Amino acid sequence: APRPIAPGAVLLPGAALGDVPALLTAIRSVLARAPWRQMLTRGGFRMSVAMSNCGALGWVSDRRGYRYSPIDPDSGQPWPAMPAVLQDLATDSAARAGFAGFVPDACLINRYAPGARMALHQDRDEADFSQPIVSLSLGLPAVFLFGGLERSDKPGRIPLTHGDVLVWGGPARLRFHGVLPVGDGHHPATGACRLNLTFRKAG
Ligand code: MD3
Ligand code: FE
Repeated sequence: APRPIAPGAVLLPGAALGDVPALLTAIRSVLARAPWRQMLTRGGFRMSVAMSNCGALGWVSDRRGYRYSPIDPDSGQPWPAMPAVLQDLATDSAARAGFAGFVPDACLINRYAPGARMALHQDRDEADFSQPIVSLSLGLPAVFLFGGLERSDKPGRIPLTHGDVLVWGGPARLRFHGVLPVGDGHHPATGACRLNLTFRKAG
């Protein structure tokens, strides 16, 4: 059953469990054409999280900053199209959380090896903050941090496990959030890593 986490934020525990084989096949097909890479932050640090994208737009970071691009800078080619099984999961999950008609144009795929983390940040590179973000977690568990609208607000913690889907919109859309370092382990679906897919209407 959907679980409200905060105003505008809904956890759908295990919502993707029935689709895992098809989702993993779709993710592998994307990675065959847009392999994992660890991008540089604007400050020149390599991120601990490895990333890829599919859809019309992909999130990229380098010394010039963060932005969405229709071209994979590693291949010089457009990002792979978003597989229907991924887009449908995002659209259906958003609708279950109260955001009917969500059609993502960007899917960022994050891979957390043990020790990888994501520092507290806001997602503000998208054009329209009235559009929600849908996130899918697969593989190893992680502790998700969700703060407030100010960086200094003390974050709460939510454990995220294999198959969970989170929808963030409305008043939750600009909350600070992050991921604690992923612990060692092995998961039958992903091996020694956590995958997180975030679906956005970026353009
Ligand atoms: C709350 N990814 O890619 S997903 C990101 O687990 C990102 O890989 C994390 O933050 C991950 O930007 C968290 C959950 C999430 C995604 C976007 C949000 C939570 C959010 C946007 C606003 C508020
Ligand atoms: Fe984020």
